[in-house]
Amino acid sequence: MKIISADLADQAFTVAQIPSFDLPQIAVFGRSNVGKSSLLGAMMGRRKLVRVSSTPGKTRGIFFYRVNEELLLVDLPGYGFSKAPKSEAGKWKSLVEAYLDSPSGPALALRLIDIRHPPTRDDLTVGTILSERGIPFIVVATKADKLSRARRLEAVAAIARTLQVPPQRVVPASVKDPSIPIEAVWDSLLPLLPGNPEAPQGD
Ligand SMILES: Nc1nc2c(ncn2[C@@H]2O[C@H](COP(=O)(O)OP(=O)(O)OP(=O)(O)O)[C@@H](O)[C@H]2O)c(=O)[nH]1
Ligand SMILES: [Mg+2]
Repeated sequence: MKIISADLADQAFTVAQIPSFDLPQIAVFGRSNVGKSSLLGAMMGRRKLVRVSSTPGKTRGIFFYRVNEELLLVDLPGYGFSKAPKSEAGKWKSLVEAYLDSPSGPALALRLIDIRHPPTRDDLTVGTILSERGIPFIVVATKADKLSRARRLEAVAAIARTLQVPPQRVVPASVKDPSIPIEAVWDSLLPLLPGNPEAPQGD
């Protein structure tokens, strides 16, 4: 994906602030600190545009980044932050579910899983939230630079098993190791976008 332009189009901290767009949206799900904001910055080639947290749990709102006047990448707040109070989980659910059910909710989701750790119960819940709404997804195994090449393949296979998806749907990614190209994430998601001739047709 050649990035011609990328900018922060809007942000929402409350249900009332959730915007609506005519462009397809790709929403990024994952535990706090899994690398959502970093991945989006790398995918856009604009590290400074995206707020990356030094303290986990910092991305509290929903951030909408417009890419090439073609699509939006949507940075969601992280879930499952163990130090966050219980009320945070309720807030996450109401904001994110309102977004998913909004008139221009996401056409596609990226589910981020740290390549070093098995998916959590919350990671599995995301699968339910998406399938209830018929939102397709790909899985991105983040921080792949933390494992050797051989361990990476094992980890991808284990994540695929736990999430019950084919291993080809799990893309290893790193924002630190250029030998693991971020382009692979674009290559796997673009065919699933509506309007793409390669996208699966509904029946
Ligand atoms: N080694 C390595 N570190 C990474 C990678 N991606 C992100 N990180 C680090 O992981 C930490 C969290 O990254 P973020 O992008 O802020 O994670 P997030 O999922 O947006 O976190 P929240 O906004 O809190 O939900 C930061 O210290 C990043 O530098 C990666 O590919 N490799
Ligand atoms: Mg973030």
